[in-house]
Amino acid sequence: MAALAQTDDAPEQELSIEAALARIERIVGPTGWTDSPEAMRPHLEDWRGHYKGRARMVVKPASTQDVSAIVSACAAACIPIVPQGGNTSLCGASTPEEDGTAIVLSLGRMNQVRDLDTDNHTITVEAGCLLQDIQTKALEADRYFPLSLASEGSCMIGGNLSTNAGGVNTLRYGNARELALGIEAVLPDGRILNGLTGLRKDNTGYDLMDLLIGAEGTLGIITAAVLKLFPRPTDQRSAFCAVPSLAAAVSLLSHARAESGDAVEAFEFMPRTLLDLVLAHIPDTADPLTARHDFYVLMDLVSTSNRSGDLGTTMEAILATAFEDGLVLDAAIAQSEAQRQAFWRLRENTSEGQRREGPSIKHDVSVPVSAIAGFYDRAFQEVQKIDPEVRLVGYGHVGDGNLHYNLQAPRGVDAKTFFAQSAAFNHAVHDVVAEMGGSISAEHGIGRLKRAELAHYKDPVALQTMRAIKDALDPKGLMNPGKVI
Ligand code: FAD
Ligand code: 2HG
Ligand code: ZN
Repeated sequence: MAALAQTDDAPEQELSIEAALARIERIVGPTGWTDSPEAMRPHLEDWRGHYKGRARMVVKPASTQDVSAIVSACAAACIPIVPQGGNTSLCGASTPEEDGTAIVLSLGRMNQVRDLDTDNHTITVEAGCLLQDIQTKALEADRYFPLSLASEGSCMIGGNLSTNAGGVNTLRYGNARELALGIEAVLPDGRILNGLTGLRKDNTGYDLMDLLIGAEGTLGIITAAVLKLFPRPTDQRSAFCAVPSLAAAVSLLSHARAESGDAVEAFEFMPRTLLDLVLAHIPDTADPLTARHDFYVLMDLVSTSNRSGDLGTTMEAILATAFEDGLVLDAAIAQSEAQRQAFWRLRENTSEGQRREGPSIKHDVSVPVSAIAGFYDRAFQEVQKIDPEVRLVGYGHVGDGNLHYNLQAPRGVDAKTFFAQSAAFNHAVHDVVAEMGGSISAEHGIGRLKRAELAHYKDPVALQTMRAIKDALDPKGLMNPGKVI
């Protein structure tokens, strides 16, 4: 394997790169690593096809001890490491840089459930467990793990925690951070941090778990986690509603929360522009309503009580009042699990629909829920000043104040021409976000995509503190370089 030259200003090595790579090969054995271009390809490109990196090798450790030994070897030879889960990042966080000096450390082989404690309502999983598999394991034990994203068949819990993923059930259960009780991690010098506790109360100093969650692999590698479980739902009802506006959707949410005893699990907004893209590009999809409308909400109610009344009746009552109050124009309540899945198929394929339609620019933003309708219109005015033809595909997790304020290229405009305006569009949208006290990354993270935006919009003292933490834990700057800060 050809070793790439070190630059003059690189930190001092205690081990040659060749020796470190040979050591890594011995640690994981012949099936635990590859440098074949064909086998490495899926690990070197992001889901959207915006970043194509290079790497010395892709290594797949089978245990925390392996991860620790690999990281120690890399630290000694100053080899950068890109931790990788399912590689579904939407901000280029899991793709190595083009210089080819890093190794990709893929957690996919570490996919064991170590423990499931039904009384403590916890599951202990390795970082490479697929999110979907954890959901299934919980259901098999009559418990519920509520984190849910459209990428759940590919993303891994280590990636979910490292991005503090949100998804469609945050409204009721919180982000990934709120669902974790403890983690095990390998620090940038190779030491293992054992914080695998299932305690719900533990005030013994700084919360190192919270430091690693959302760090996007820049402070260490999460190898396992203890996650919270909940009682398994006994009933779930979905309604696909046409609403007159985003403001009406916000009022509908407040109404539904109050009338259902706060049983709203998901509340997803989408405009007709998005529904049209999904219907056009995704097979086996159909508009649940007969007439066309400008805006829609997909709402789920959930119950965990065996003694509760009929959730379907609650949903009907909520919608009847909302209809009278002009908050809902039309609605369909799923009459079977198959119909519920059909509604959700529309929502789960929004990213894929946009991808197939052509070039788009993503803005994963949040503002207070009460400001979201004002934001939607204000930002569009700014965007139209740059290009009046741009198509707004703004949708998402209204209950969290989180919109995917995505801009689709006007029909017939090629990617190069459209992306030349990225910086202008980003500033237009993010300036309005900043004005309203919002965030330029609600749930996807910073990665490579938003590094410059973070530097521009984040509080300078917060940035300095982040830098100090990074320098303290990773003085050689080897953990996922070029990402976040
Ligand atoms: P990767 O993409 O592999 O990595 C993400 C980041 O975490 C990188 O910085 C990587 O270095 C780091 N990392 C990965 N594993 C580890 C580890 N064990 N230790 C340390 N660092 C690690 N995101 C949402 O928040 N909400 C959504 O609703 C949502 N929907 C999506 C829908 C689609 C169709 C797609 C493609 C993506 C979606 N995402 C969503 C984004 C993405 O799925 C999430 O960010 C997810 O949490 C990433 O998990 P992953 O395993 O793929 O991580
Ligand atoms: C979602 O909510 C994801 O579906 C993806 O966060 C959003 O593709 C996007 O912009
Ligand atoms: Zn989302």
